[in-house]
Amino acid sequence: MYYQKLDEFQKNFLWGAASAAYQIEGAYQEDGKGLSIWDEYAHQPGNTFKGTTGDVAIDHYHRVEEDVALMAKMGLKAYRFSVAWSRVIPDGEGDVNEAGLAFYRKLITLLKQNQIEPVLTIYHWDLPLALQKKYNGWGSREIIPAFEKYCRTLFSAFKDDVKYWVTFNEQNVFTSMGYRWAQHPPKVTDIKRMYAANHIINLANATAINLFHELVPNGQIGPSFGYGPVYPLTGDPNDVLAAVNANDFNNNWWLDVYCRGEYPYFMLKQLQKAGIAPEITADDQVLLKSAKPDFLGINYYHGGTVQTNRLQKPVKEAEQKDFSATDPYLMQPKADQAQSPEVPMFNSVSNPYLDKTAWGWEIDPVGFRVALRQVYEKYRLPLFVTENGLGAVDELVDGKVDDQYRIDYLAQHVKTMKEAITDGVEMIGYCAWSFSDILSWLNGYKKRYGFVYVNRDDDSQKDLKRIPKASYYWYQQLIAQNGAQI
Ligand code: BGP
Repeated sequence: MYYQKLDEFQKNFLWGAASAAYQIEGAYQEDGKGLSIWDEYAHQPGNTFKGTTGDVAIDHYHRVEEDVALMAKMGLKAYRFSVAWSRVIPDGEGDVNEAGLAFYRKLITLLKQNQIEPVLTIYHWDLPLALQKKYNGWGSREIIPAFEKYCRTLFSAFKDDVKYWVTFNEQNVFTSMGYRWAQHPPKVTDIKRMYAANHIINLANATAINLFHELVPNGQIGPSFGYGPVYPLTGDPNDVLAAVNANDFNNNWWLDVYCRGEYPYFMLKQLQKAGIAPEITADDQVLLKSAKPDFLGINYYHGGTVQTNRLQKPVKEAEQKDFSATDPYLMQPKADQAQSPEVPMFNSVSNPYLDKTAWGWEIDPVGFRVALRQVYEKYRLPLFVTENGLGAVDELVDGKVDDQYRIDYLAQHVKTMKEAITDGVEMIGYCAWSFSDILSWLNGYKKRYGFVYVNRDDDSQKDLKRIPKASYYWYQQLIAQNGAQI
């Protein structure tokens, strides 16, 4: 750190925490809710850790008052949550389910009564199952009008109460996990289909942003992207080139479209040469150019390190399996996907300078500053950190959870964020992942992120009691002093 003194966080900085509907709500068939692709996927044996599902999750649907009361007591300034599309429009495109809308209206009202800014994510992966069956989900352009209708419903209902909106959560993660690694629904391993679906989602994103600007002129909207900076393993220019390539494949491919309305030409050329590029019409190009996000949501967990492909083959099978199974942010091609243009261009490797979490995710607070700097400098949009946190096994001992390791992790990241602000990065807020313990998509209830412990595990929902952890009181202090102590 080269500053004598860091700039303070702005007065209205949004200290927040985040969640997603499928991971917390439960009540998966209540009050008219339709099924989502995750409801189906999690019920199929072998797809999730110990067969865990979101049927009950942490029962937030029935405990929303208690949960918001805990947020208020903590002094939270913002709460990021997602809406379950199939709760609001059960079949994805037909009649609106008023009871579903009413649940989110209640949540938003409670938040506002407690001066907590709602941050609404429109799509956090739980596509209505009916749309998957009818249109092949994001595989067909026919889904776009359905998404537009869903957005219109939410914009009309909440335009006066919700200022910050997120279109898609981690498009890079859910497209690659769903269409490439077959770890999420629709469980496909086809790179061409991944790029095709991804393009359709880009069109849906642009459509939503344009509609929003028409209907909610005083609000702000943007996508949340899972960003990780890419490092070369060494100063060998071949490794540096590998990092440039990986940055295009892992980051620019999405961010350039969001922020500049066009695909990066180097990578588009590689995909065209490999015969896996999406079909992009002239109308598509006009649409993508027309939609401008107001901010960019950044989810930061870690970056990645790459080297040139010295052996002309991917890194050893065991290591790759480990990467793709536990870490959606590493897009290292597997041996069976050797037709991918990435294979000769870069290989993901471990960074020798970084420690890892119990799940093998690198802990890299400096990378957070690198990320914020890179993205802000390139796109000049205000940044909103919509996720950052540590997944760990927490132990309840004598009714308490002493998660000092989480406090250390968060304190380091908040500090580097403050450094990035001092560097000149414009930031709206920071939402830690997650407010309470919740269902991890593929790691059940074992991998915990919350400030609030939820007394349940993979085998039993127990009493679902909420117990604030040590990190809860630490964050409460941090918010009270607006980060001045960091
Ligand atoms: C992000 C998702 C979140 C959350 C988080 C932690 O990719 O947006 O929904 O799940 O990662 O991931 P995990 O639970 O796999 O550790």
